[in-house]
Formats: sequence, structure tokens, C-alpha cells
Amino acid sequence: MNLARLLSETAARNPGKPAVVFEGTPCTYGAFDREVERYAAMLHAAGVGKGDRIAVQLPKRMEFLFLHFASLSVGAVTLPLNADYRPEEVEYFLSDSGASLFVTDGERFARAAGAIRGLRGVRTLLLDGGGGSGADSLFDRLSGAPAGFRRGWPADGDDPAMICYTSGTTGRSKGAVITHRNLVSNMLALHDAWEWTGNDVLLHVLPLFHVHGLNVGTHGSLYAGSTIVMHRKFDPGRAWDALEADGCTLFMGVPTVYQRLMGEWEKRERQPDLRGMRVFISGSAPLSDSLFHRFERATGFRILERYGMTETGMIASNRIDPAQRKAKSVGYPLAGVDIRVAGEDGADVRPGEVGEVRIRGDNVFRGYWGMPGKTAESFVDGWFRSGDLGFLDPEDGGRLYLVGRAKELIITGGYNVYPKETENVLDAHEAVKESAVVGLPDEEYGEKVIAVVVQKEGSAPVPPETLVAHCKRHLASYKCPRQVFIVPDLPRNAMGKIRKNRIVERRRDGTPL
Ligand code: MLC
Repeated sequence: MNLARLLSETAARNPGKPAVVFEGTPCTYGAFDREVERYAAMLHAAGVGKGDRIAVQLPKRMEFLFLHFASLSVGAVTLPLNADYRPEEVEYFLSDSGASLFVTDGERFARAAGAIRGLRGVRTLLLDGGGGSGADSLFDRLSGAPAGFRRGWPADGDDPAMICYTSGTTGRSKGAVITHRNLVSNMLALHDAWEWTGNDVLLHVLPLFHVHGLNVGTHGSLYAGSTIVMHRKFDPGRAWDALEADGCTLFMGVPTVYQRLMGEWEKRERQPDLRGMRVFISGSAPLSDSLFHRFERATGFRILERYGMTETGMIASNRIDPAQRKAKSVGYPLAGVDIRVAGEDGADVRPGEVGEVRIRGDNVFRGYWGMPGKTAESFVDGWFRSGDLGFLDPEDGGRLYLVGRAKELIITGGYNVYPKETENVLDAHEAVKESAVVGLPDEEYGEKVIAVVVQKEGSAPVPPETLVAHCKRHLASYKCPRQVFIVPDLPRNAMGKIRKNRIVERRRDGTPL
């Protein structure tokens, strides 16, 4: 069981059909598969083999996909990195994972070179430039790759295919090790649940470095032998035009994307003709009741909401029959996925009661890379603890509703942010005594990151913009506070713990802190 092999078999059945139309340029399944093979030959010649980690930090482009499937074809492990990660973040991911190869572009390498110089055993390949930078050019390597190479697909079901870093409560990111079986079982479950066929055309606007855009959208579509119309970046106007003009049947977005699509819809004089569309799917963050209904009133489509996590892939989904989709519910467990809802004592709660959602199945990852303690903490008796609070509706066949989170986590525009990571960066600023980072409700992003900061005694007043700029030097933009409030002290409870709820309540109704 090797994901890349399965996809290569689909390619062999559909050689002349467009697999991906990237910004208007089609790439057929045959051409796609030949490129993957050429990239695999290059990796093999570079000495990359089973179990090696290949970190890829690139903007959205076809080369990312060729590399990913080539990596899986030679038994290596893909480590996709957010294109916005800062040098220090990249350095951490490379060193923590022990990656032997880092593929990026000249611009990112120029920025990260200082931070990663001290790492041993990492070779860098650049998609452009390369001259004089000390790194090799990917295209030079490709043209020198041996002809006649045949993929051996040495990795099997229980071998790692990807390591996806997720933020953690302690502020230190953890690499979720995802196997071929995890990927394949989840892809097959979605294939059936969403009745995916070769006739589908997916409009793809999400980043490729996350589970949503890569594993759900791209793997699923390439397995079904359907076509992906891929946009480099999400733009609501272009998206509506493409949905009509490119014969699209499927769309996937995070709620922020749907929010922007609605804003654009309401501005337009002529609405797009969506007769070809089959289903709009949302995930990665909770879809509000009001957006679900607003979208349905405008377009006639009920958004299909589904639930997933990096560690588990997709867990639950609403049904493909629109009549069985409900607002605020993430639907039913996918085939092969078991869900239970546990109370504080670890026992199942009574049907309909709220508890922590726990998950078991072939979709569940193997553990966190190099962190056996963290891995052990996240499982109880073989069940993965999602950290999400929810209930199963006994009156509706066990339909799952999510109502909150046990862990401190902010989801902004479909990206996860753990406050601790941002607080650590703020606290490292010379003028900061302590900080508290919270998520405030936000119409566009779902939640937005804000920080409340206490200055060190005797330090000169520091403008909030300086602290935002400080964060942006060290952290990807989505983790940085949109606003910083300087306060004399933080609200605490009798135990001395910061009362984050109090901060959220006060910011919501505008009370001074
Ligand atoms: C961008 N910015 C964000 C942000 N996205 N800030 C907070 N949260 C976000 N999500 C910042 C930019 O860096 C920029 O900052 C500023 O906001 C303006 O950018 P923008 O032009 O408004 O943003 P845009 O690039 O258009 O992106 C919006 C978006 C994007 C919604 C299209 O956020 C996105 O693609 N989100 C999808 C994330 C995703 O794929 N998640 C899946 C995780 S997998 P500055 O300061 O630089 O100007 C997962 C499992 C599962 O969760 O179940 O799916």
C-alpha cells in the first residue's frame, strides 16, 4: 500500500486527461506521472531513500506536487512547510525532523540561510537561482537525473509518508507522522462519502502545504481520475468566474473563503451560473450557522461541512445528499473511523451529553516525531484525544456536533495558532514582562489573534506596532497579533493563573482591561 503507486495507477488509466490545470496550463495524467518519475530519479540519484525526510517550502506550484509524489515513490517522507514560515521556524522544523533535503526557492533560501547554516546533513535544492548561494539548482539536478529509472515504491502501508507539523500547547510544534495507510484509507473513505468520480472538476484555491489542500483536495482528486483547476492564490472574483467557466463540480474552502465568496457574490450584478456544481465543502474551522444559511439563500447550495485534523485526517462528514446536511453539525463518522465522546473520568458520556471527542481508525497518525511522551499523552487506550468538545445526537443517528475545545487553540482563517508560541515570542522582547494571547471572534477570520502585554517596570513605553513587527520577524504572519494592548497587569484567578476568558469578555464588549 503506497499512495504514490495508487495514484500512478490512476494516471496509467487516464494518460491523456488533464490531471491539473495550473493557472490555465494543463498537465495531463501521463505528463504528470512522467514528471513524478523524473523527480524520483533525481532524488534517487541524490541518495534520498526510504525513511529520509524531505522538507519542502515553496509557494503553490506544480513542482511541489511532483516532489511530493516523487518523495513517496522513493520511500521518503514529505515535510510540507508553510511558505510564510520565518527562518527560525524553518530551522526548527529542519533540525527537529532531521531532514536530509530542503527544497525551496532562492528568495526563501536567501532569508533562511543564516538560520540554517549550522545544521548538519541538510542539503538544499533551489527551484530558481542557486548560483553562488552554496545550494544546488533543482533543475540542474533534474536534467542530470539518470534516464530509464523505474520507481520501486519501497514504502508500504505502515511506513511514514508525511510529517506535518502542528503547533502545540507548550509553544513547541510537533511533527505528526502520517503513514501511507493513514493517507490511503482516508482518501478511499472520502472517495465513497463524496461520490467522487472521473467526471468531477475541483476548483483548488487552498495552500498545498496543509492536509486540506494536499491530502483531501489533491490526493482525492488524482485518485478519482478527475481534474483539478488550480489557482495559485484564492481570489473570490476569479473563483466565481472559474466555477462557471471551467466546468467545475467541486469546491473546497475554509469558512473565511466562503465569507469572502459571499462578499463578492453580493457585490456582483450578474451571478455566476452554477448548474454544473455538485458540492461546496467546508472544513478546517467551524462554519457558522449564519454563513451556512446566507450561502444557501444566495446560491441554493447547502455547504457540506466536514471535520478533520492533521493528526487524523478526515474524521466525519455531512452526507452527500443535500437534504441530510445540517448547519453546525460536522455529520457522521467516515467509513472506518470510530468516534466516542468521553467525560472527565474517561468513560463514555450518556448519548447527547458533551465530552471530549476521541478517535480511532486507520486514519489516525502514528505519533509525534521524536516525542514519545507527547504521543503517549495524546492517546488513551488506543483512542486519539482530539481536544475538541462535542456530542453525538441520539435522535439523529449519532450525528456529531462540535461545541468547543478543551485545549487553548485559536483557529484563524483555517490556520491553527497556539497562544503559547506567540506569547513566547512576545515575552522575549526586552520591554515585555508578560503577555497573554487570545482569540477574539471575527466575522472574516472566525477568530483573530490579539495580545495583551504588560511592560517591564522602568522600560520606556513601547508602541504596539513595534511588538507586532517584533512578532512578524520571528513568526509566520497568521500567528502574529492583529492588535496589541498594553495594560498595567493581567487578570488572574486566586491561583495566579491568567484569566483568559476575562480578557476575551472585556475585549468583546470594549471594557478597558
Ligand atoms: C492570511 N493572513 C492571515 C491568515 N491568512 N492572518 C490570520 N489568519 C489567517 N488565516 C494574513 C496575511 O499573512 C497577511 O498578513 C494578511 O493576513 C492579509 O492577507 P490576506 O490577503 O487577507 O490573506 P489571504 O492570503 O487572502 O488568505 C486568506 C485565506 C488563507 C483564507 C485564503 O488564510 C488560507 O488559505 N487559509 C487556509 C488555511 C488552510 O488551508 N488550512 C487547512 C489546515 S488543515 P500580512 O501581515 O503579511 O499583511 C486542517 C485540517 C482540516 O486544519 O480539517 O482541514
